[in-house]
Amino acid sequence: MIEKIDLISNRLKELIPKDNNYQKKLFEAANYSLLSPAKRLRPLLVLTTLEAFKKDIKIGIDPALSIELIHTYSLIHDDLPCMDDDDFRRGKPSLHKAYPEWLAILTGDYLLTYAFEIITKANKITDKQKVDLIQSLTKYSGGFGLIAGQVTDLSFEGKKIDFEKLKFMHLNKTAALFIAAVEFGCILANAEQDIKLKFIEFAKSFGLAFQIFDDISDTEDKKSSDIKKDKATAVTILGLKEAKKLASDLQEKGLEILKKLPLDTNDLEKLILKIS
Ligand code: GRG
Repeated sequence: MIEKIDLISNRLKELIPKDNNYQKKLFEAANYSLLSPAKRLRPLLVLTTLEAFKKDIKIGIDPALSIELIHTYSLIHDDLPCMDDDDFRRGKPSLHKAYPEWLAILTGDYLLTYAFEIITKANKITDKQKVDLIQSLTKYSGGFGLIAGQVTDLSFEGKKIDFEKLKFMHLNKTAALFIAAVEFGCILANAEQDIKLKFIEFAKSFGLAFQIFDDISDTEDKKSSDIKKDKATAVTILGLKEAKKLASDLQEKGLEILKKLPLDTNDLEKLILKIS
């Protein structure tokens, strides 16, 4: 795992142009958010999936980082006063607190755009793989993925919602980028369709479990802005005990899917166990 984390951290430092032109503040702001301490779960999931097929993980590094760029843009925009209005992110003041709000919006836009450019320029992968990666990323970050999740999250605020609606929101807001990550690994490994579908099921369980564990720790630490904003979570809908059971069941389901795959899933097992 350390080898993959090092690969991610080192390449991330090289990604944003060292430019001294009039827009240098944009690149400074992008690095402020991107290089702050973070778990890097999504790029790790791309590389770990690829590794399960015994492929060279280096071919996946730039595609893997494109998902981290989309994730970082979504955090920057989510923190804005018009959305979740959070003052801190990744252990530091949110981007709009450290820089003007307009620059935070534009930095998010830049990371979103740059993510796709990086895929087009990736080395050692075919044009067909690039098109497939771009198609996957547009799907999971767009109006039937991450953005759908954010729209429902903001429109449900202050409302009583049932578990079905919560699941829709979490599958899109949180699980979608984890699904993109395993799909990236499968595309890069030229995996068969039936194996890819099993990975997608695994990522749904991974993403939902991750979000529910996050809700549980927020409730136990009483620190979340979701609690302050009267947002529904698995804990408010199901209660703490049921939410804990559901998160562990989903984690168990993910492990079961991995065990049935004809691949070396050792590090994937470690990754899903890490989220609890
Ligand atoms: C603005 C389109 C748009 C979407 C925003 C990411 C997001 C959607 C909202 C952030 C708030 C939130 C609770 C999202 C759920 C997923 C989650 C827990 C994100 C944080 O991911 P981590 O823990 O963060 O992987 P690091 O900083 O480690 O990368």
